[in-house]
Amino acid sequence: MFPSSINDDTICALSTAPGVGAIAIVRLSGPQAFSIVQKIFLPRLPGSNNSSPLSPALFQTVDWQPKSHQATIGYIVQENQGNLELIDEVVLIPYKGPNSYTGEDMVEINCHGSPIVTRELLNLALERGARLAQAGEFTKRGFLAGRIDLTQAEAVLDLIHSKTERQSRLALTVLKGQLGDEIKSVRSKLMELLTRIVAGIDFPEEVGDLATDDIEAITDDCSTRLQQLAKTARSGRYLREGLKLAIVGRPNAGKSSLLNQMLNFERAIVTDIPGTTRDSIEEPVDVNGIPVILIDTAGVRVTEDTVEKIGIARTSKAIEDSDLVVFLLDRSQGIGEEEEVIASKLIEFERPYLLVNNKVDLKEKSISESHPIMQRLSAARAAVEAPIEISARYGNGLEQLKAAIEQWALAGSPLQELGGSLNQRQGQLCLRALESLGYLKESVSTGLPHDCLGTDLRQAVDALDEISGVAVTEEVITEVFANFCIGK
Ligand SMILES: Nc1nc2c(ncn2[C@@H]2O[C@H](COP(=O)(O)OP(=O)(O)OP(=O)(O)O)[C@@H](O)[C@H]2O)c(=O)[nH]1
Ligand SMILES: [Mg+2]
Repeated sequence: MFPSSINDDTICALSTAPGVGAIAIVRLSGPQAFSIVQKIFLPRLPGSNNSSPLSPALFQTVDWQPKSHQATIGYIVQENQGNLELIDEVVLIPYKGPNSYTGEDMVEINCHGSPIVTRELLNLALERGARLAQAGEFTKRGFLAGRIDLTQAEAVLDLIHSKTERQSRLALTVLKGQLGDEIKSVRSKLMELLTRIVAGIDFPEEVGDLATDDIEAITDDCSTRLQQLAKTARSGRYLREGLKLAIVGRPNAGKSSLLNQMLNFERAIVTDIPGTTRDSIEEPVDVNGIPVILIDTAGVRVTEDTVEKIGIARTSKAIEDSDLVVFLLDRSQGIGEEEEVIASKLIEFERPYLLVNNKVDLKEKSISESHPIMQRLSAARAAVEAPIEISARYGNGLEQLKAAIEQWALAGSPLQELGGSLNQRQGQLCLRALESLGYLKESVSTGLPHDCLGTDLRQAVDALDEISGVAVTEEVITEVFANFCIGK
């Protein structure tokens, strides 16, 4: 367990992005936050203006007391050889603990967004006894003070780093606490079960053993709910970290044209000469709110040429490294050896793929469902059943393709109903809890005495506690908050 949330030091940091801006915010948090500010801040007196003389004596006459959640306009000043030097005109907002982001006394100083001003302001706070905050320390203090649970702290991080609107909405729903509440609710059901089992063991006369059916019913219900939660981890990963999507196909299939269509600008060179793209090109693109890294690859051509062989090796690597593959067929050319090579790579790497038929505007050289490659491909993992018909040159079918990518990425995930998705850390713990419940069920069905059930239940509860941060090691906390930026 970690130490209590009572910190005796006061931290400060620039909370807005470094550099020049209209305003910047410097935050202080900790027991001396107010007293430090009282030494460097003078409120603007009613009726006074910027030209009023500043003298150190003002600190004696103006006894400024912070009022929680109330903004005050005034000056940040420092003493220099008996005079007061003006650092900046600011708006200052104090937050009295525990009703603050960190749960401690906190001050936000809105100053002008000059790197010189913010540096001087931070230096003043440091001279008066604050120390620079570590990455994520404000949020960490909020977590340790019980203001938020660990799933919410992690959501703050996701929100800051989100690249698409969908990502930021997802992070916000987790921040609202719905996901954490679901975990706590399952946990409390399991705890109730544990208590009843222990009571039955301790007081066999008065309480007696719980009926097997009852234990099974509660375990099944909790397992179903945890399975739903675990399912969100897969889609959550794609929404948070994005997915890699390789476009592969024979030369001239239209891979680079498709990349350009999806990006909405001419990133890759398109010509009617087969073999135009010689090296993979990677570009990020937002596909219906999912951050996707598109990889345009060199066309697969079966020859003895060394360069072509290197091309195939690279394409093969792109397939291996991607989450999903767009297998682009040239409808006007039909299927041949090249498609055979690609199909065997998809099967070898067990890569899920979308079969996409390009050049719908041209006459089709029929691609029969009974073609041996189509037969072989059915052994691989098609992301959607039917091929998607597109024209990479004219943009037809692009929306269907995007929808298929989205559908694959979010498949089977009850993201909305559960209010967000588990991240990888939480997903693994959820699976661990499920595993323990699996053992529990086995023990119940084989009729093991109830004394044996407690351990599995305890382990399931512990895993859930680790998700919400009720019981986590200092190491886990350090790792989670190390990914934050300073000032958050
Ligand atoms: N008619 C038609 N032509 C297309 C379509 N998509 C691509 N093309 C043309 O096909 C040719 C090859 O297109 P690219 O996008 O360069 O094909 P690629 O798969 O990247 O080719 P390599 O880089 O050589 O492997 C170009 O002349 C494109 O204009 C389409 O939907 N319809
Ligand atoms: Mg190309």
